[in-house]
Amino acid sequence: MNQQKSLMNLLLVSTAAFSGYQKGANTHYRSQQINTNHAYRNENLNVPNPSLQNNPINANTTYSNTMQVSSQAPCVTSGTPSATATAQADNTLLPALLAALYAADEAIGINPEATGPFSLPPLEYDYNALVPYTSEETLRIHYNQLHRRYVNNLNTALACCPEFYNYTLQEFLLFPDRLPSGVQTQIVNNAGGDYNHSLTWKLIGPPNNTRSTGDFASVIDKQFGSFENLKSILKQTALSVFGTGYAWLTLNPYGRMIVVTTGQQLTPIPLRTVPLLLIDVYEHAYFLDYESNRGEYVDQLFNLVNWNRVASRYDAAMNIFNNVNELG
Ligand code: MN3
Repeated sequence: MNQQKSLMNLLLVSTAAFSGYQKGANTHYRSQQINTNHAYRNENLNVPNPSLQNNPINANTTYSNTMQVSSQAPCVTSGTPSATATAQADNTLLPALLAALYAADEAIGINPEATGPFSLPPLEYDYNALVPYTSEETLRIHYNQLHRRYVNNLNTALACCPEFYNYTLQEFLLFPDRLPSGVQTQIVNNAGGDYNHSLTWKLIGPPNNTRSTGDFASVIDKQFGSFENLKSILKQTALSVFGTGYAWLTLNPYGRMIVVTTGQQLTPIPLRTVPLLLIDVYEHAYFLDYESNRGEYVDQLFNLVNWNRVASRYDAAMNIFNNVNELG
């Protein structure tokens, strides 16, 4: 009974914390969240969650699970793999994780309540806005052809199963097992392609001199040594991706930032982390401008990263996670 009560509190807190991000009279967002929580209640909420009672920074000391990495899974390259493994095993984190994913997106101007059929989100700058670090031609092809193709292919795949038109991108990526096996791969790959590029366009922009600030900056210093060291880790991780994929800076529900890689259009959401920043290492992102010099591309891409928005994602997600952790 106590356990039920505390789980109910967790749901209420994560929903209430999230509701601060809602706008005006839009109740769809809230009902979406509540419906999703219903799903969690049916599937997952019988798992005791003592780790949430610990200080986030010390939480990894309680972890004993072994990281399970399949060939399709994201790869942890920096941070605390055991923490990630525990987050994966701990299904009581799911409501807070989903709320944090939505809050982080909303904090940078992405509409997190979008459901199918999906549309290409508007680009908030001109195709030549990233010059000289990314050419007009690269951005035009990347956004207007490739991103658009992911959106169109996702809608094509969804046409077979309209019962999933009330799912958000984040739900497809967090709950792929709910999808019919015949279209699961197509939906997950293209939902990932849409999600990843929507994030990218918001997290880069015209050349700027932003760097990490505030709480986000001090946590980076604590967890990675320095801002410059974080960038170095991200670059080395981007260079380590074999073939196509991404390097990511992510945040887990215990407040720990982790650098991971994914292949193709997969995301680190199945690792139970919130993406904060991503580096697209598909050659389509840089080949016209840098040929095969991925390292130079990553170095120059840092001139375009809007670190204020990365920090906004961190702050929004931590606001949700802190509310949950305080319950303990
Ligand atoms: Mn791309």
